[in-house]
Parts: sequence; C-alpha cells; structure tokens
Amino acid sequence: MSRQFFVGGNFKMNPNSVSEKRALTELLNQAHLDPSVEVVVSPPFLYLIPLKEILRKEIKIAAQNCYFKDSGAFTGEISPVQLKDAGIPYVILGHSERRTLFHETSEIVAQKTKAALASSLSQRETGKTTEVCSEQLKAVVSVLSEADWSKIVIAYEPVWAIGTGKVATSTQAQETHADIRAYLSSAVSPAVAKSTRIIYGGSVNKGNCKELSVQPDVDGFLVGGASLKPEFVDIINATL
Ligand code: G2H
Repeated sequence: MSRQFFVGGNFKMNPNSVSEKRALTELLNQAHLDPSVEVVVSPPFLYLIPLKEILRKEIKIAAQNCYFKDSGAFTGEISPVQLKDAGIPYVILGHSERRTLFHETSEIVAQKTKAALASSLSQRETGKTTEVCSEQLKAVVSVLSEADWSKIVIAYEPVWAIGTGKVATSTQAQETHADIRAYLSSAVSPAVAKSTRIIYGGSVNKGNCKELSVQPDVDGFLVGGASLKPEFVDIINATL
C-alpha cells in the first residue's frame, strides 16, 4: 500500500499579528502545491476556525493539543469532541515541547490519542533514540486497537533538532523511521507498519527537505519555523 506524502506546518505559538497571518494565508492560497501531498497546517486554537474558513479547501487544519475528556471543568483545555464539532480533523499530540514544558507523560499522550481517535479525529545524540521512541510508542500501542491506526500519523522529531537549525542526516532519519516501522510491525502488525505514515520533524527547510523526502521510510514532514515562511511551499513540493 503506498503512503501519501504528508506535510504538516506546526505554527506553534505564531503568528503574532493579523497581518502576518494574512500574508501566510495568501502565500498558501496562491502557491502551486503538489496535489498528491496531504497538507495540514496547525495554528494556535484562536486561529483554527478563521484559517479553516479562508484557506483553500485542500489544506486541512490541525489543533496543537487537546484534553482527553469530552467536556467539563477543565479550565484552559479543549476537547476532541469540540474539535470534531468544529470540523478540525487532526490534532498534534505528544510534541516534545508539550512533554518538556508542560510535563505531559507518555501515559497522558496515550490517553489523549485514545480520546482523539474515539472522537474520530482523523531522541540520537544521547544514544537513546530507539529506547525513547519505543517507550513513547508503547504507551500509545497499549491503548489502541489495530483498526485505529489508519487515522494516525507518527512524527519522529529528535529533540536536538527542534528549532535548532540542526537537522538529522537523511541516513539518521531513515534508520530511525525504519526502526519505528519495525517496532509497529512487531507490536501492532505488519499491515499497520506498512500503511502508517512516519514523518520527520526538526529544522526541516527548503535546503534539506529533498534529500530527506527520498528516504523510503520518510513519508513527509512536520515543519515548525519554516512553515511560517515562503519556503514552506518548497517543502510541500519536495517530491515534485
Ligand atoms: C519541531 C519542528 C516542528 P522546527 O518541533 O514540530 O519545528 O521545524 O522549527 O524545528
């Protein structure tokens, strides 16, 4: 089964002004984007609906977080049910910034992933990459059935490459992606391993995206800083 190339723009806590937001929207609306790529942008909560309304329809929108309860007294949180109701088909869960700055554990991420799926929403220098990936995936695997995986895209982001300008080499990325796929094969099933998209994140830019995109187990990107710039279009079109 061939996996559709996926490019996500993780805007994080940006942009900071309406004019920046407008410029970004115009850029994406006017650019030629490879129609075979699934493009998803993830702005802060405040801009989810406005962006959904003004962006061209083939670009999907993702939230950057959600809680694992449907509703209730959880000040400052948003539920997967609310995202679904607003027509937001994706949510980024388990980003390392959430884990580090907001103390989200793998168990919390697993609970959130399970809750998001129930609503039908659609680490190398230390030598611990495989261990960290397995620990984080294990928590998710333990709460999901085989059927749920069609709605999941896994992002591998080495923490040392996030916003640092330091990108994994294509060989490093390929090795880790292959390891993650092998883990899925043994922990879930070979079919799920074959069909699940595993994307790379961490200082992706227009200079390094092409080489990464040709690696057999790299199925797309999660782009931070560069998703706020015109080069995001080059990254979306990396495989053209
Ligand atoms: C990693 C990535 C997007 P950046 O967090 O999630 O950000 O491309 O800025 O390293």
